Amino acid sequence: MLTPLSPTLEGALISIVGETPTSVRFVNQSSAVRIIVWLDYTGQRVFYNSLQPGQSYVQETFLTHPWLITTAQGQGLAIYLPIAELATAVLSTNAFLVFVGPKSIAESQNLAFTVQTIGGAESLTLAAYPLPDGATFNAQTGQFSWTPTGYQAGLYRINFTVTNGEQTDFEEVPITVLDTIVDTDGDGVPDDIDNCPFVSNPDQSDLDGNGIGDVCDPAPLGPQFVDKTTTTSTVSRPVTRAGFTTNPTEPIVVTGTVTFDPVPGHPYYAVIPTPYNLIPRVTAQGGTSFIDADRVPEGLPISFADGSPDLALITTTSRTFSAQVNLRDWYANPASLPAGQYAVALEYVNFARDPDVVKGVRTAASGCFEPTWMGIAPAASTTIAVRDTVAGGDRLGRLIVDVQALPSDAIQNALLAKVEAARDLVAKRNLTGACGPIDAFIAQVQAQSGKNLTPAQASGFVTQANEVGALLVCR
Ligand SMILES: [Ca+2]
Ligand SMILES: [Ca+2]
Ligand SMILES: [Ca+2]
Ligand SMILES: [Ca+2]
Repeated sequence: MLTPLSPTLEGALISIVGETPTSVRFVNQSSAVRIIVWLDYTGQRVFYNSLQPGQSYVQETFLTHPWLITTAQGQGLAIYLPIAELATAVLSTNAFLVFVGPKSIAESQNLAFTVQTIGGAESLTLAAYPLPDGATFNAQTGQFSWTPTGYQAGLYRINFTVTNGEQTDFEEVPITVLDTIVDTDGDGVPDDIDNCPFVSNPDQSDLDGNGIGDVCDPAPLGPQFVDKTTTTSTVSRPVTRAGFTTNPTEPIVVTGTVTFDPVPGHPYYAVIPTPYNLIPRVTAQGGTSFIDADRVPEGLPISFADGSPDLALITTTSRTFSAQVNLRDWYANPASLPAGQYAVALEYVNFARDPDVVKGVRTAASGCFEPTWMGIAPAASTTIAVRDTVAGGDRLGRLIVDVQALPSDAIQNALLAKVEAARDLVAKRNLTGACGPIDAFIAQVQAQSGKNLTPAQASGFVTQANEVGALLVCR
Protein backbone atom coordinates (compact mmCIF):
# COMPACT_ATOMS: atom_id res chain seq x y z
CA MET A 1 0.00 0.00 0.00
CA LEU A 2 1.34 3.43 -0.88
CA THR A 3 1.85 6.00 1.83
CA PRO A 4 0.13 9.34 1.25
CA LEU A 5 2.28 12.47 1.29
CA SER A 6 1.05 15.87 2.40
CA PRO A 7 -0.76 17.86 -0.33
CA THR A 8 1.28 20.87 0.79
CA LEU A 9 4.10 19.31 -1.27
CA GLU A 10 2.22 20.27 -4.46
CA GLY A 11 4.48 22.78 -6.19
CA ALA A 12 7.59 21.09 -4.84
CA LEU A 13 6.99 17.70 -6.51
CA ILE A 14 7.16 17.39 -10.31
CA SER A 15 7.51 14.48 -12.75
CA ILE A 16 11.21 14.04 -13.56
CA VAL A 17 11.54 11.38 -16.29
CA GLY A 18 9.27 8.95 -18.16
CA GLU A 19 11.61 5.94 -18.44
CA THR A 20 10.52 3.20 -16.01
CA PRO A 21 6.90 2.15 -16.45
CA THR A 22 4.85 1.04 -13.44
CA SER A 23 1.28 1.38 -12.21
CA VAL A 24 -0.90 2.40 -9.25
CA ARG A 25 -4.31 1.04 -8.26
CA PHE A 26 -6.46 3.87 -6.85
CA VAL A 27 -9.28 2.69 -4.56
CA ASN A 28 -11.78 5.31 -3.39
CA GLN A 29 -12.83 4.19 0.11
CA SER A 30 -14.03 7.68 1.06
CA SER A 31 -17.66 8.73 0.96
CA ALA A 32 -17.16 11.42 -1.70
CA VAL A 33 -15.93 11.84 -5.29
CA ARG A 34 -12.13 11.83 -5.60
CA ILE A 35 -10.27 13.37 -8.57
CA ILE A 36 -7.02 11.73 -9.78
CA VAL A 37 -4.58 14.37 -11.09
CA TRP A 38 -1.10 13.92 -12.58
CA LEU A 39 1.52 16.56 -11.68
CA ASP A 40 3.44 16.96 -14.98
CA TYR A 41 7.07 17.85 -15.79
CA THR A 42 6.47 21.44 -14.68
CA GLY A 43 4.31 20.48 -11.69
CA GLN A 44 1.06 21.50 -13.40
CA ARG A 45 -2.17 19.63 -12.64
CA VAL A 46 -3.35 17.30 -15.45
CA PHE A 47 -6.81 15.76 -14.93
CA TYR A 48 -6.86 11.94 -15.37
CA ASN A 49 -9.86 10.39 -13.69
CA SER A 50 -12.78 10.80 -11.31
CA LEU A 51 -13.72 8.03 -8.86
CA GLN A 52 -17.13 7.63 -7.23
CA PRO A 53 -17.20 6.24 -3.67
CA GLY A 54 -16.28 2.53 -3.83
CA GLN A 55 -14.79 2.70 -7.34
CA SER A 56 -11.23 1.72 -8.26
CA TYR A 57 -8.97 1.49 -11.33
CA VAL A 58 -5.35 0.87 -12.30
CA GLN A 59 -3.41 3.87 -13.61
CA GLU A 60 -0.39 3.26 -15.89
CA THR A 61 2.44 5.67 -15.00
CA PHE A 62 6.22 5.99 -14.59
CA LEU A 63 8.53 6.13 -11.60
CA THR A 64 8.97 9.73 -10.31
CA HIS A 65 5.47 10.79 -11.48
CA PRO A 66 3.48 12.31 -8.59
CA TRP A 67 -0.30 11.79 -8.40
CA LEU A 68 -2.45 14.33 -6.57
CA ILE A 69 -5.84 13.44 -5.10
CA THR A 70 -8.32 16.30 -4.77
CA THR A 71 -11.93 16.84 -3.85
CA ALA A 72 -14.45 17.53 -6.61
CA GLN A 73 -13.80 21.22 -5.86
CA GLY A 74 -10.05 20.79 -6.47
CA GLN A 75 -8.82 20.95 -2.85
CA GLY A 76 -5.63 18.86 -2.52
CA LEU A 77 -5.92 15.92 -0.09
CA ALA A 78 -2.84 13.74 -0.62
CA ILE A 79 -0.03 12.97 -3.05
CA TYR A 80 1.21 9.47 -4.01
CA LEU A 81 4.51 8.52 -5.62
CA PRO A 82 4.53 5.17 -7.52
CA ILE A 83 6.96 2.37 -6.67
CA ALA A 84 8.63 -0.21 -8.97
CA GLU A 85 5.68 -2.64 -8.97
CA LEU A 86 1.89 -2.26 -8.93
CA ALA A 87 0.83 -0.82 -5.57
CA THR A 88 -2.48 0.31 -4.14
CA ALA A 89 -3.36 3.83 -3.00
CA VAL A 90 -6.37 3.71 -0.69
CA LEU A 91 -8.17 7.04 -0.80
CA SER A 92 -9.77 7.60 2.58
CA THR A 93 -9.54 10.18 5.30
CA ASN A 94 -6.01 11.54 5.51
CA ALA A 95 -4.33 13.29 8.41
CA PHE A 96 -1.88 16.03 7.56
CA LEU A 97 -0.66 19.12 9.40
CA VAL A 98 -0.21 22.41 7.61
CA PHE A 99 3.42 23.45 8.12
CA VAL A 100 3.80 25.69 11.16
CA GLY A 101 7.51 26.59 11.07
CA PRO A 102 9.83 27.96 13.76
CA LYS A 103 8.55 30.61 16.16
CA SER A 104 10.24 33.26 18.28
CA ILE A 105 8.80 35.29 21.14
CA ALA A 106 10.05 37.62 23.88
CA GLU A 107 9.47 36.82 27.56
CA SER A 108 6.07 38.05 28.84
CA GLN A 109 4.76 38.37 25.26
CA ASN A 110 1.93 36.14 24.06
CA LEU A 111 2.55 33.62 21.29
CA ALA A 112 -0.63 32.21 19.75
CA PHE A 113 -1.22 30.24 16.58
CA THR A 114 -3.60 27.61 15.31
CA VAL A 115 -2.36 24.26 14.05
CA GLN A 116 -4.35 23.46 10.89
CA THR A 117 -5.00 20.07 9.38
CA ILE A 118 -5.65 18.71 5.91
CA GLY A 119 -7.85 15.70 5.54
CA GLY A 120 -11.03 17.37 6.47
CA ALA A 121 -12.81 14.67 8.41
CA GLU A 122 -14.09 15.22 11.94
CA SER A 123 -12.21 12.12 13.18
CA LEU A 124 -8.78 13.79 13.32
CA THR A 125 -7.11 13.93 16.74
CA LEU A 126 -4.60 16.66 17.58
CA ALA A 127 -1.95 16.67 20.29
CA ALA A 128 1.02 18.77 21.42
CA TYR A 129 3.92 17.46 23.52
CA PRO A 130 5.71 18.52 25.65
CA LEU A 131 3.89 21.70 26.59
CA PRO A 132 6.08 24.27 28.40
CA ASP A 133 4.87 25.47 31.81
CA GLY A 134 2.01 27.89 31.30
CA ALA A 135 1.29 26.94 27.68
CA THR A 136 -2.12 25.67 26.56
CA PHE A 137 -3.21 23.63 23.56
CA ASN A 138 -6.78 23.00 22.50
CA ALA A 139 -6.92 19.53 20.93
CA GLN A 140 -10.25 20.34 19.25
CA THR A 141 -9.42 23.68 17.67
CA GLY A 142 -5.63 23.34 17.38
CA GLN A 143 -5.19 26.66 19.20
CA PHE A 144 -1.79 27.01 20.93
CA SER A 145 -1.17 29.89 23.34
CA TRP A 146 1.73 30.71 25.63
CA THR A 147 3.01 33.75 27.47
CA PRO A 148 6.47 32.77 28.76
CA THR A 149 7.46 34.25 32.11
CA GLY A 150 10.62 36.25 32.65
CA TYR A 151 12.32 33.01 33.72
CA GLN A 152 11.56 30.87 30.66
CA ALA A 153 14.07 32.06 28.07
CA GLY A 154 15.44 29.25 25.93
CA LEU A 155 14.72 26.91 23.05
CA TYR A 156 11.67 24.65 23.30
CA ARG A 157 10.75 21.90 20.83
CA ILE A 158 7.10 20.97 20.72
CA ASN A 159 5.77 18.05 18.71
CA PHE A 160 2.38 18.69 17.16
CA THR A 161 0.72 15.54 15.87
CA VAL A 162 -2.47 14.74 14.03
CA THR A 163 -3.81 11.24 13.58
CA ASN A 164 -6.87 9.60 12.12
CA GLY A 165 -6.20 6.35 13.94
CA GLU A 166 -4.18 4.82 11.10
CA GLN A 167 -2.04 7.57 9.74
CA THR A 168 -0.11 10.13 11.78
CA ASP A 169 1.58 13.32 10.73
CA PHE A 170 3.74 15.43 13.00
CA GLU A 171 5.90 18.51 13.06
CA GLU A 172 8.49 19.45 15.64
CA VAL A 173 8.08 23.20 16.04
CA PRO A 174 11.05 25.01 17.60
CA ILE A 175 10.03 27.97 19.75
CA THR A 176 12.73 30.38 20.82
CA VAL A 177 11.95 32.48 23.90
CA LEU A 178 14.23 35.51 23.91
CA ASP A 179 15.75 36.49 27.26
CA THR A 180 14.37 39.99 27.39
CA ILE A 181 13.54 40.06 31.12
CA VAL A 182 16.18 39.45 33.77
CA ASP A 183 14.69 37.60 36.77
CA THR A 184 17.70 36.17 38.57
CA ASP A 185 15.81 34.47 41.41
CA GLY A 186 12.99 33.19 39.20
CA ASP A 187 10.19 34.45 41.44
CA GLY A 188 8.31 36.01 38.52
CA VAL A 189 9.31 39.56 39.46
CA PRO A 190 11.92 41.06 37.09
CA ASP A 191 15.19 42.16 38.71
CA ASP A 192 14.61 45.84 38.00
CA ILE A 193 11.42 45.95 40.07
CA ASP A 194 12.16 43.05 42.49
CA ASN A 195 12.54 44.36 46.06
CA CYS A 196 14.86 41.43 46.80
CA PRO A 197 16.34 40.41 43.43
CA PHE A 198 18.40 37.41 44.56
CA VAL A 199 15.93 35.73 46.96
CA SER A 200 12.66 34.28 45.70
CA ASN A 201 9.83 36.35 47.23
CA PRO A 202 6.92 36.35 44.82
CA ASP A 203 4.72 38.20 47.35
CA GLN A 204 7.19 41.13 47.52
CA SER A 205 6.22 41.66 51.17
CA ASP A 206 7.82 44.85 52.55
CA LEU A 207 6.28 45.44 55.97
CA ASP A 208 8.09 48.68 56.76
CA GLY A 209 7.61 50.04 53.24
CA ASN A 210 11.25 51.05 52.76
CA GLY A 211 11.51 49.42 49.33
CA ILE A 212 13.63 46.51 50.62
CA GLY A 213 11.69 43.22 50.73
CA ASP A 214 11.36 41.63 54.18
CA VAL A 215 13.60 38.66 53.37
CA CYS A 216 16.39 41.04 52.25
CA ASP A 217 15.86 43.71 54.88
CA PRO A 218 18.20 43.58 57.90
CA ALA A 219 15.41 45.38 59.81
CA PRO A 220 12.20 44.18 58.16
CA LEU A 221 9.97 45.84 60.77
CA GLY A 222 11.94 49.08 60.91
CA PRO A 223 14.99 50.20 62.94
CA GLN A 224 13.09 50.47 66.24
CA PHE A 225 12.89 46.63 66.30
CA VAL A 226 16.62 46.08 65.77
CA ASP A 227 18.57 44.55 68.68
CA LYS A 228 15.37 43.79 70.59
CA THR A 229 16.15 40.08 70.73
CA THR A 230 19.03 38.27 72.35
CA THR A 231 19.79 34.57 72.18
CA THR A 232 22.15 32.30 74.07
CA SER A 233 22.99 28.61 73.67
CA THR A 234 23.84 26.17 76.42
CA VAL A 235 24.83 22.53 75.98
CA SER A 236 23.36 19.87 78.26
CA ARG A 237 25.61 17.38 79.99
CA PRO A 238 26.45 14.32 77.90
CA VAL A 239 24.53 11.17 78.70
CA THR A 240 27.71 9.20 79.48
CA ARG A 241 30.96 9.96 81.27
CA ALA A 242 32.72 9.60 77.92
CA GLY A 243 31.25 12.93 76.86
CA PHE A 244 29.77 13.37 73.42
CA THR A 245 30.71 10.54 71.10
CA THR A 246 30.22 9.73 67.44
CA ASN A 247 27.43 7.33 68.45
CA PRO A 248 24.41 8.84 66.63
CA THR A 249 21.92 7.41 69.14
CA GLU A 250 23.35 9.57 71.96
CA PRO A 251 21.70 13.00 71.92
CA ILE A 252 23.61 16.27 71.89
CA VAL A 253 21.11 18.68 73.37
CA VAL A 254 21.57 22.44 72.99
CA THR A 255 19.16 24.80 74.68
CA GLY A 256 18.43 28.09 72.97
CA THR A 257 17.16 30.97 75.08
CA VAL A 258 15.66 33.97 73.33
CA THR A 259 14.68 37.21 75.05
CA PHE A 260 12.36 39.67 73.32
CA ASP A 261 12.64 43.21 74.64
CA PRO A 262 9.80 45.73 74.45
CA VAL A 263 9.77 48.43 71.79
CA PRO A 264 8.19 51.48 73.48
CA GLY A 265 4.98 52.44 71.75
CA HIS A 266 5.15 49.43 69.39
CA PRO A 267 3.68 46.23 70.78
CA TYR A 268 4.61 43.27 68.62
CA TYR A 269 4.16 39.53 68.39
CA ALA A 270 7.02 37.07 68.66
CA VAL A 271 6.88 33.57 67.23
CA ILE A 272 7.81 31.44 70.26
CA PRO A 273 11.13 29.60 69.86
CA THR A 274 10.82 25.88 69.03
CA PRO A 275 13.21 23.17 67.81
CA TYR A 276 12.15 24.20 64.30
CA ASN A 277 12.94 27.90 64.33
CA LEU A 278 16.15 27.53 66.37
CA ILE A 279 18.57 26.49 63.65
CA PRO A 280 21.89 24.89 64.74
CA ARG A 281 25.02 26.26 63.08
CA VAL A 282 28.02 23.98 63.62
CA THR A 283 31.60 24.88 62.68
CA ALA A 284 34.60 22.57 62.99
CA GLN A 285 37.37 23.94 65.20
CA GLY A 286 39.73 26.03 63.10
CA GLY A 287 37.24 26.14 60.24
CA THR A 288 35.15 29.06 59.11
CA SER A 289 32.25 27.51 57.19
CA PHE A 290 29.22 25.88 58.74
CA ILE A 291 28.89 22.11 58.45
CA ASP A 292 25.74 21.41 56.44
CA ALA A 293 23.03 19.53 58.30
CA ASP A 294 21.97 16.13 56.89
CA ARG A 295 18.33 17.05 57.17
CA VAL A 296 16.03 19.83 58.34
CA PRO A 297 13.28 18.82 60.79
CA GLU A 298 10.06 20.63 60.02
CA GLY A 299 7.30 21.58 62.43
CA LEU A 300 3.69 22.38 61.78
CA PRO A 301 2.82 25.71 60.13
CA ILE A 302 2.60 28.58 62.60
CA SER A 303 -0.92 29.68 63.49
CA PHE A 304 -1.61 33.41 63.54
CA ALA A 305 -5.15 32.92 64.83
CA ASP A 306 -6.24 34.79 67.97
CA GLY A 307 -4.89 33.04 71.08
CA SER A 308 -2.44 31.00 69.04
CA PRO A 309 0.02 29.07 71.25
CA ASP A 310 2.70 29.84 68.67
CA LEU A 311 2.70 33.57 69.43
CA ALA A 312 3.55 35.80 72.38
CA LEU A 313 2.64 39.49 72.60
CA ILE A 314 5.50 41.73 73.72
CA THR A 315 4.26 44.99 75.20
CA THR A 316 6.04 46.69 78.10
CA THR A 317 8.24 43.97 79.60
CA SER A 318 10.84 41.59 78.23
CA ARG A 319 9.86 37.96 77.79
CA THR A 320 12.22 35.03 77.62
CA PHE A 321 11.64 31.62 76.03
CA SER A 322 13.75 28.49 75.78
CA ALA A 323 13.64 25.42 73.57
CA GLN A 324 15.86 22.40 73.23
CA VAL A 325 17.41 21.22 69.99
CA ASN A 326 18.95 17.77 69.61
CA LEU A 327 21.80 18.10 67.11
CA ARG A 328 21.18 14.47 66.11
CA ASP A 329 17.89 15.57 64.55
CA TRP A 330 19.96 17.66 62.15
CA TYR A 331 23.24 15.70 62.02
CA ALA A 332 22.06 12.09 62.06
CA ASN A 333 24.96 10.71 60.06
CA PRO A 334 28.02 9.99 62.27
CA ALA A 335 30.21 11.06 59.34
CA SER A 336 28.74 14.58 59.58
CA LEU A 337 30.24 15.10 63.03
CA PRO A 338 33.38 12.93 63.22
CA ALA A 339 35.73 13.10 66.22
CA GLY A 340 36.78 16.68 66.82
CA GLN A 341 35.98 19.99 68.48
CA TYR A 342 33.06 22.08 67.27
CA ALA A 343 31.62 25.52 67.79
CA VAL A 344 27.84 25.22 68.10
CA ALA A 345 25.39 28.11 67.90
CA LEU A 346 21.65 28.34 67.56
CA GLU A 347 20.09 30.98 65.36
CA TYR A 348 16.53 32.05 65.98
CA VAL A 349 15.03 32.51 62.51
CA ASN A 350 11.56 33.80 61.74
CA PHE A 351 10.21 35.14 58.46
CA ALA A 352 6.69 33.81 58.96
CA ARG A 353 4.13 36.55 59.19
CA ASP A 354 0.41 36.97 59.60
CA PRO A 355 -1.17 36.01 56.27
CA ASP A 356 -3.81 38.70 56.93
CA VAL A 357 -1.11 41.35 56.68
CA VAL A 358 -0.30 42.30 53.10
CA LYS A 359 2.43 44.86 52.47
CA GLY A 360 2.15 46.20 56.01
CA VAL A 361 -1.64 46.54 55.99
CA ARG A 362 -3.99 44.26 57.87
CA THR A 363 -6.60 43.04 55.40
CA ALA A 364 -8.84 41.15 57.82
CA ALA A 365 -11.68 43.19 59.24
CA SER A 366 -11.16 42.61 62.96
CA GLY A 367 -8.55 43.71 65.45
CA CYS A 368 -5.66 46.15 65.41
CA PHE A 369 -2.46 45.31 63.64
CA GLU A 370 0.56 44.29 65.65
CA PRO A 371 3.56 43.21 63.58
CA THR A 372 5.35 39.93 64.09
CA TRP A 373 9.08 40.12 64.74
CA MET A 374 11.01 38.94 61.69
CA GLY A 375 14.63 38.27 61.02
CA ILE A 376 17.55 36.28 62.37
CA ALA A 377 18.87 36.57 65.94
CA PRO A 378 22.27 34.90 66.16
CA ALA A 379 23.10 33.00 69.34
CA ALA A 380 26.19 33.03 71.46
CA SER A 381 28.15 29.96 70.46
CA THR A 382 29.49 27.24 72.69
CA THR A 383 32.05 24.50 72.11
CA ILE A 384 31.69 20.73 72.22
CA ALA A 385 34.08 17.82 71.74
CA VAL A 386 32.83 14.71 69.91
CA ARG A 387 34.93 11.59 70.56
CA ASP A 388 35.11 8.37 68.58
CA THR A 389 35.42 5.76 71.34
CA VAL A 390 35.00 2.76 69.03
CA ALA A 391 37.76 3.60 66.54
CA GLY A 392 39.91 5.04 69.37
CA GLY A 393 39.68 1.74 71.29
CA ASP A 394 40.49 -0.26 68.12
CA ARG A 395 43.62 1.78 67.35
CA LEU A 396 44.75 1.49 70.96
CA GLY A 397 44.37 -2.30 70.74
CA ARG A 398 46.57 -2.42 67.63
CA LEU A 399 49.19 -0.22 69.32
CA ILE A 400 49.26 -2.61 72.30
CA VAL A 401 49.87 -5.57 69.96
CA ASP A 402 52.78 -3.70 68.32
CA VAL A 403 54.31 -2.82 71.71
CA GLN A 404 53.97 -6.47 72.82
CA ALA A 405 56.03 -7.44 69.76
CA LEU A 406 59.06 -5.54 71.10
CA PRO A 407 61.81 -7.56 72.84
CA SER A 408 60.80 -8.13 76.41
CA ASP A 409 62.77 -5.70 78.55
CA ALA A 410 62.34 -2.73 80.87
CA ILE A 411 61.38 -0.36 78.03
CA GLN A 412 58.73 -2.71 76.68
CA ASN A 413 57.28 -3.10 80.17
CA ALA A 414 57.16 0.67 80.75
CA LEU A 415 55.54 1.40 77.36
CA LEU A 416 53.08 -1.46 77.74
CA ALA A 417 52.01 -0.22 81.17
CA LYS A 418 51.07 3.18 79.69
CA VAL A 419 49.05 1.93 76.71
CA GLU A 420 47.29 -0.67 78.84
CA ALA A 421 46.43 2.04 81.40
CA ALA A 422 44.96 4.11 78.54
CA ARG A 423 42.98 1.09 77.29
CA ASP A 424 41.52 0.44 80.77
CA LEU A 425 40.43 4.08 81.12
CA VAL A 426 38.74 4.01 77.66
CA ALA A 427 36.93 0.83 78.72
CA LYS A 428 35.69 2.71 81.80
CA ARG A 429 34.58 5.58 79.47
CA ASN A 430 37.05 7.92 81.17
CA LEU A 431 38.34 9.40 77.93
CA THR A 432 39.95 12.58 79.22
CA GLY A 433 41.74 10.38 81.79
CA ALA A 434 43.03 8.14 78.99
CA CYS A 435 44.77 11.08 77.35
CA GLY A 436 47.32 11.31 80.21
CA PRO A 437 48.98 7.89 79.70
CA ILE A 438 48.85 8.40 75.90
CA ASP A 439 50.80 11.66 76.26
CA ALA A 440 53.24 9.95 78.66
CA PHE A 441 53.67 7.10 76.13
CA ILE A 442 54.52 9.59 73.36
CA ALA A 443 57.04 11.39 75.60
CA GLN A 444 58.81 8.16 76.55
CA VAL A 445 58.91 6.88 72.94
CA GLN A 446 60.50 10.16 71.81
CA ALA A 447 63.07 9.96 74.61
CA GLN A 448 64.00 6.40 73.58
CA SER A 449 64.31 7.19 69.85
CA GLY A 450 67.79 6.12 68.71
CA LYS A 451 68.40 4.37 72.01
CA ASN A 452 66.27 1.34 72.90
CA LEU A 453 63.96 2.07 69.95
CA THR A 454 65.08 2.66 66.37
CA PRO A 455 64.02 6.09 64.99
CA ALA A 456 61.63 4.24 62.61
CA GLN A 457 60.02 2.32 65.50
CA ALA A 458 59.71 5.52 67.54
CA SER A 459 58.09 7.56 64.79
CA GLY A 460 55.67 4.71 64.00
CA PHE A 461 54.57 4.55 67.66
CA VAL A 462 54.17 8.34 67.84
CA THR A 463 52.01 8.36 64.69
CA GLN A 464 49.78 5.59 66.06
CA ALA A 465 49.45 7.27 69.47
CA ASN A 466 48.59 10.61 67.84
CA GLU A 467 45.84 8.89 65.82
CA VAL A 468 44.37 7.53 69.05
CA GLY A 469 44.66 11.00 70.61
CA ALA A 470 42.82 12.62 67.68
CA LEU A 471 39.92 10.11 67.88
CA LEU A 472 39.64 10.74 71.66
CA VAL A 473 40.12 14.53 71.15
CA CYS A 474 43.00 14.65 73.63
CA ARG A 475 43.95 18.19 72.68
CA1 LIG B 1 14.69 36.07 31.61
CA1 LIG C 1 12.96 38.17 40.75
CA1 LIG D 1 12.88 38.25 44.69
CA1 LIG E 1 11.55 46.56 54.14
